[in-house]
Amino acid sequence: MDKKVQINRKRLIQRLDELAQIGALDGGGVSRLTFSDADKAGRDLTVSWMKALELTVHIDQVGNLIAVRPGEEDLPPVMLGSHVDTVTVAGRFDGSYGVLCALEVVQVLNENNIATRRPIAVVAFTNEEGVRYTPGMLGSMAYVGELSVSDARAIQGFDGSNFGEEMDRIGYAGSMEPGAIKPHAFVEIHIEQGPVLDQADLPVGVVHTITGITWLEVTITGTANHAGTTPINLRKDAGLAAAKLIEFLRDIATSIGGQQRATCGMIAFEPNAINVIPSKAVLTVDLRNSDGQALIAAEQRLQARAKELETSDGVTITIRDLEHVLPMKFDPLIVDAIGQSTKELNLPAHRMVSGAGHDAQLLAKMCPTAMIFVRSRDGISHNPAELSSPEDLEKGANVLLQTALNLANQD
Ligand code: HGY
Ligand code: MN
Ligand code: MN
Repeated sequence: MDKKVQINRKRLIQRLDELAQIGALDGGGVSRLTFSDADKAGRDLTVSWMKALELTVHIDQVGNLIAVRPGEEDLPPVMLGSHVDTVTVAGRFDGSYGVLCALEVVQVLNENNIATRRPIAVVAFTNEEGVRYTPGMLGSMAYVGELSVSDARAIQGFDGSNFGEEMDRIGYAGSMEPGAIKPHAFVEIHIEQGPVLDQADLPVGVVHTITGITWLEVTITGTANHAGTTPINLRKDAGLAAAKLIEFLRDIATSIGGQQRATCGMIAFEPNAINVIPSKAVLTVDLRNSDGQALIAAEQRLQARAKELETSDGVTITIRDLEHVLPMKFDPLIVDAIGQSTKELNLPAHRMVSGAGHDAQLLAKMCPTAMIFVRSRDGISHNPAELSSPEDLEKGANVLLQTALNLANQD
């Protein structure tokens, strides 16, 4: 195995810039929601790079892209990758960096005529973000058999669109069965999206555990009434009850503490008029914890508070599950393989927990899996200000290269 081989930083940055042009927003940032025209264009560009690297490109029945570089032996591949869909107003690194690093690894191996025992598969999973269609990490969920193709195709988006129809419309409804290519191992490189590496002043992290995620849709129904004439004590105000519930989310996070997070990212009132007491509020809840028991407790506290509000505010509250993904401890052998690569590259290996969800936590159900993190400046993400330095991006990519080489030549 050639230790000198290194990734080409300039080319990696160039590809990140080129992909970030697709779905670029006037005010800055990127938007490539699943199966949108921008997502199609991002997929088309990614597939063109895969083909230029002489990879065999497969598209599966939920639109996952799996591009394979043959190995010397017909063995299960080492899989590298992430996602190219984004949140509504995104930075340029979330997801894209992981897919482009995987392509860079392949290009370096091709250029240096380095053969590996095992094939290497580059993957871009469908709908990791879950912003248009829930659940998030849908593509990897289907890949490991936790979501059927028919159930995925039937999903209706927040915008009323249908997952299957939109996938057909952009021409990415492939024929391969999700999960048909079972990896030997999966390594995902991703920006940290949090402040840990930045505060520790470290470029690279090795992720050993990833948070669990619970997404809920809460519908609060009260009574529309006149904002001027209705006495306060006669109101069944869905808007006020929503505000109390959102305030309670913060109490959940602070009272449970540790890695507990609680967020309301979306809310809509009906009839949504300045002088009408809202009859209805629909809001989303995002609960996270790397401790599965604590995550369940957080959800139970929310349900109890909803019951209280039904009595105190005279509203009815229904809670719909949108996503339940368990916390995951990654395979120590893959964590150590990444740690070994950081040592070979004289990089400090900071072992850490991921507060963000990633496709790796689903792939970990199918094969030994772990993640590499790269520092996010000020911990900012899901925001156009998301930034990682070229030096750190290069360091991370070289850790992926070394790890992929080690894993692709092992028994
Ligand atoms: O929500 C997440 O944690 C990821 O960015 N999809
Ligand atoms: Mn991501
Ligand atoms: Mn994200």
